[in-house]
Amino acid sequence: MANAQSIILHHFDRSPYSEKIRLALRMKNLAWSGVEIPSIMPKPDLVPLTGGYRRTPVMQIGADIFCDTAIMLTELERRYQLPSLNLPGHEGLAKMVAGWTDGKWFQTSVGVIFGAVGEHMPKEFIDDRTKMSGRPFDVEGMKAAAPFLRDQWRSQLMWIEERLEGGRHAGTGDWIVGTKPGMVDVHAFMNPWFVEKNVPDFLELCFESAPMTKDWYRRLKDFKGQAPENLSGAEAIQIACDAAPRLKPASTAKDIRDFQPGDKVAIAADDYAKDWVEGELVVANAERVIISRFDERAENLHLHFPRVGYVLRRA
Ligand SMILES: N[C@@H](CCC(=O)N[C@@H](CS)C(=O)NCC(=O)O)C(=O)O
Repeated sequence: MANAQSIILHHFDRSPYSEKIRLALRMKNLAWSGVEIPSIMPKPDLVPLTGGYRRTPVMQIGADIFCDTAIMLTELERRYQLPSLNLPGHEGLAKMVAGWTDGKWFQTSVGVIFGAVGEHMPKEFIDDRTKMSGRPFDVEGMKAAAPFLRDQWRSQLMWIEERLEGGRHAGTGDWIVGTKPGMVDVHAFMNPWFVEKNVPDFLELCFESAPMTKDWYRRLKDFKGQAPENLSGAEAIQIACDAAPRLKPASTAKDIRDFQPGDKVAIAADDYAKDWVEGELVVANAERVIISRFDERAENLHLHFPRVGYVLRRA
């Protein structure tokens, strides 16, 4: 039965960012619990934990809540060191690669996928994504751009092929960096998985010019890991309520702005779903921001955000 030490992932099956975390959990062979959340608003059992952050996934360990896969992966590596995904050669580089996989490549995937299947999406989904991004979720536009985007998508897949070929010729291994799979592979896996889930024929077509990537992708899919225990949203909130956030010395010492512990602040994503989350500052450094907040159902929480990709201001 899940408890205050359990890794709880609030996710849904078809979510590519959730799959990034599920893959990391499989590779690290960690036990975890899953809460199935809606893919559109409202999310009545998620928002009490996040204070308004609505993206998927969210990771919870007791009363510590991790918003954004970047900080989830950092935390998983910190708490569960072996087997490590931050292998020699992956440090720093993995985050740079994520800038590409989660940025340009992900946006290309969205165009390819919704250009192909967008017209079958329910109106509620289109309306939700329009509201979330602040601009029309333009299925017609994506459909019109599909040939160009498919071409762009394959060319980005070929960067992986080029890297794998380089490794083979140098005899340095058949993973993206070296002889073992690690964090760079986790980031690079997400977009092929998202495309395979929605337009599998297109992935197969791209794999025809990327045989090493096809093999690499299958090897990553082979990780079995552990089956999650299913939890309800209400049970997860109760676990947060019964737990206390992990003790952290409040510190803004390495911050380059004039924030102080205890400041009332607000934080939001800088790209889409820019909902402000308010709380009291506990930690701000180059890697993360932790804010403390109280919710009537979940009580005292610490919310962790990565620094990159989030705007921090005084509330
Ligand atoms: N930078 C975020 C991006 C997460 C993201 O965009 N997730 C998508 C689903 S996979 C999302 O939140 N969609 C809206 C929703 O699920 O409410 C992260 O790394 O966690």
